[in-house]
Amino acid sequence: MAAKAASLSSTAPAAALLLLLAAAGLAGATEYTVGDSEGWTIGPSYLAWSQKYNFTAGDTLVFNYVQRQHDVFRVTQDAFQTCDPANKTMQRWASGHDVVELAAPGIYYFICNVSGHCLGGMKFSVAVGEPLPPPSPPPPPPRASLFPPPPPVGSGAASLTRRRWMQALVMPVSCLGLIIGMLI
Ligand SMILES: *[C@@H]1O[C@H](CO)[C@@H](O)[C@H](O)[C@H]1NC(C)=O
Ligand SMILES: *[C@@H]1O[C@H](CO)[C@@H](O)[C@H](O)[C@H]1NC(C)=O
Ligand SMILES: *[C@@H]1O[C@H](CO)[C@@H](O)[C@H](O)[C@H]1NC(C)=O
Ligand SMILES: [Cu+2]
Repeated sequence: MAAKAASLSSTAPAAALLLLLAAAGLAGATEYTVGDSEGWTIGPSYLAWSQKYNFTAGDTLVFNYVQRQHDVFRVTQDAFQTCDPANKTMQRWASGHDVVELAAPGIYYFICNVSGHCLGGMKFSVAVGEPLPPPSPPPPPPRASLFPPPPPVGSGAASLTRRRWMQALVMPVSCLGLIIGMLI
């Protein structure tokens, strides 16, 4: 009895962990290339580009451009509107291949700070939403592995009744093990 409960309480957390991993995999972060194949440059409409997708927390933006011809500043809404990032820059990048994580929900404002580029259209904002829940709950783990049938303990009418008693006792203990497993 005690051995059975112990083995169950070690199976339950493993099953719970698998469910969590499956959920994380389904929620899947997406990588978006700013401007798609045109990249981050003068010309494309980044307003139009930013409205093509729905962004969720955990997604990433990739800015591709020729290093030193452009840069990437994450700025406040005010700096976004005026194109003047002085003292209103949260982060900046200049590698030519900048990977920017949209870590938390909120509105993100990006501009290029090379002279005249922001006013020339190198600016966009994205509204980042909460990550979506997985589309459908993952299937329950197979019962067979969680609740192995009790080993046969002989035969005949007497042992059949005993087996029923065993099952009646094992089920609540198993559930308790599962609940404790979920809590720790
Ligand atoms: C973005 O979300 C809106 C509102 O939920 C929806 O109408 C639209 O189809 C979505 N667009 C994309 C590209 O998923
Ligand atoms: C930015 O901050 C510095 C130091 O705090 C200040 O001297 C400067 O005037 C500020 N610039 C703008 C445009 O607000
Ligand atoms: C942003 O661009 C302006 C105008 O070219 C420049 O004066 C300023 O130094 C730039 N800011 C940073 C942090 O590079
Ligand atoms: Cu630029």
